[in-house]
Amino acid sequence: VFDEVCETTGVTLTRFMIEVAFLNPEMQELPALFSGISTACKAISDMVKRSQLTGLVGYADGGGSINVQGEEQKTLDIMTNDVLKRALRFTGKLGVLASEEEDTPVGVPLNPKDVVFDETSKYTAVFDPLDGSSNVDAGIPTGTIFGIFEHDDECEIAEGGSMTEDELLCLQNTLKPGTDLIASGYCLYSSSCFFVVTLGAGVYGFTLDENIGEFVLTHPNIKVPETSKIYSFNEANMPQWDVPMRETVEKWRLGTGASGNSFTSRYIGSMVGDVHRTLLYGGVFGYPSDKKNVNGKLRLLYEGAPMSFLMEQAGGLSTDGRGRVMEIVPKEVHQRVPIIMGSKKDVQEVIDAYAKSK
Ligand code: P6P
Repeated sequence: VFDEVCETTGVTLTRFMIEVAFLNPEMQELPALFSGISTACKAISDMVKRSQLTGLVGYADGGGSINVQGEEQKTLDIMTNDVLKRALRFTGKLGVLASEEEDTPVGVPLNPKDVVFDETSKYTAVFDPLDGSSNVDAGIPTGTIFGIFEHDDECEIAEGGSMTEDELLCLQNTLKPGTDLIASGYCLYSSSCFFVVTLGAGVYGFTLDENIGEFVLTHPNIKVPETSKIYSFNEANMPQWDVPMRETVEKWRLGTGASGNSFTSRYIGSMVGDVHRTLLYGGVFGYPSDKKNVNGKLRLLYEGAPMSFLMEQAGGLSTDGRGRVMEIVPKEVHQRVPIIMGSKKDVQEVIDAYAKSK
């Protein structure tokens, strides 16, 4: 039945999750959780689409703009973060672990506003509520990224109230690698509103049908092409990249790489859009290590790991140059990680180049 449902384009996300829970009793709390996440994404999609009309523009110094009532408005980042946290909290199924918009300075313990735990929560979420938000005013696609972990009881969390320093420090020290994710996904706000998810058994793409207000299955069982002709990096940083990365892209440009393909460059500067295109068309997307930023720019916990889970489930690879991004254990909530992900054979060429350079 699961396969039939999964292959039946047009089935709604709601029905899909109910079938998943029916066939996998241990996942019975997921339908409610995904209902919260997908509802938040529909709201965020509307906020992004209407941002130019509602005055939710501008990002300088975290100040929004003044709306028609003369009220100071929060930026879209903060508002979308609030929408997602509220939706997650009311599922009653979830403690929220970390969000890019909760500005815990790197290297210090989480602070109380970062963490919302419902003591009955079975799951913990990490998310980037509006990745690429600086692109909104230019009409460039943006997205929400989320990852779901089983909530463990390593840290005794007192009920209610803000958390003690020790509880926060315990959480900080029990951050988990991507291999512990039980689900991850993104919502892409672009030509359509796409909701792409994995539960560890393939990748499923849904498209928002605004006539019925439901995400419907349009891309059952996404598989990334094994080789490609597209690379997707911010090439302005290329002179600072690690040599193996730089040399591999130079070969791709000349058609002298392993596949013999002459590559073209596609880069929109919005991770969710670049990863979505890579999943569907193939290619290699990344933000590699460079002399200025040895850990690249993208965040491990709520960007790199969730997106790597999707890419691996779609048959691709995701590496930091030396190992699987999924296996890296975060030491800090906002830790950065070099990422090169996409078509299996092309990413393998990068891995081999790094191995040879040791
Ligand atoms: P750059 C957006 O700010 C983001 O976090 C990702 O969505 C995107 O892939 C990357 O940064 C773009 O960074 O330095 O190329 O503008």
